[in-house]
Amino acid sequence: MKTPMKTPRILQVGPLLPALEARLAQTYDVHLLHEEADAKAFLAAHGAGFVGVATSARFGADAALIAALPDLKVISSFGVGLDAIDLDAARARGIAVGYTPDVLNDCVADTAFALVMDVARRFTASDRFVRSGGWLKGQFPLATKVSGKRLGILGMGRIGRVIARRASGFDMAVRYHNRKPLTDVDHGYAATLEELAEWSDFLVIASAGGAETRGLVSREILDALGPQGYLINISRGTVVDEQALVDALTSGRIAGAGLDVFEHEPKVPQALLALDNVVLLPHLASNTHETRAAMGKRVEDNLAAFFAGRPLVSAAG
Ligand code: 8YV
Repeated sequence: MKTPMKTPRILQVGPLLPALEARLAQTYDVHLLHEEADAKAFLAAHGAGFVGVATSARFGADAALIAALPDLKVISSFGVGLDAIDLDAARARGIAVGYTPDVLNDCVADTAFALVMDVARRFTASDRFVRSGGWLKGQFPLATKVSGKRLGILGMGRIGRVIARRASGFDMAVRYHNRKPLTDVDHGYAATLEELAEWSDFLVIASAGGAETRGLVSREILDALGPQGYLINISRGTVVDEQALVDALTSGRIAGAGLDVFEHEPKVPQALLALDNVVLLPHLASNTHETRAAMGKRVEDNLAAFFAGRPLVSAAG
């Protein structure tokens, strides 16, 4: 008689989509780290035996967590961002890392475009105007046209390319900046971010987060974007020097900003809350039923592939 396979032990490090949590719990022996009063003490006493980690772009898996799990073989993360996962620590131990790229491209690009439209045409500002009775007293001020303008993309990756497609529907000229020009992209390449910012009416940040891109959008870049330029960020708050952004917005050195991400989420700089030329979203770019379901399925599929001895559907690195 064959010995039944032991159900793999998975450590879940933070809350996930409820439907995903339920399905993981049906398939694996899941333990919820976030329900432990003292996570560090739990890991020190019971870290051995977990072969998998289920996490998200938000909760990640840092070097300390990976070190506390001596039997860890696979990490499956809900999200495309890998900045909160210590990939070097995982690589050094031969731990497979799965994530959920592609399935969220549409919704993140849609959100980037909604921010472009909103910050220029001032739709949410005008909604506040109607709700507060402003319309009864007068007309809402004129806004800025979007169609036909120049859209610069920092990070022409999977999401950047979809944003460029959205822009073509608005007859916009598109240029981009990456570390290197891409051979399969027809849009113009700006050799430096400063050159791109200078050219752009809208500068959209679609690059990855992490150490390599930290603070890339500096005071100098914001000054190159200039008083008629808008900054859109759907990537990571860390890519922008947030204090420089607050200064540029409050002193009118850029026209406005549409932000889905911030450096210290869920904290948003107090100064931004008082400004009418910024649109502030609570990191919701991928938050639709359809996209979240697809991301949850990819988290499961990556784990299933690993435990079946197959390559992950989406492996990082
Ligand atoms: C996350 C994100 O899914 O995918 C990413 O990298 O930032 C979001 O889509 C969300 O923050 C949950 O961790």
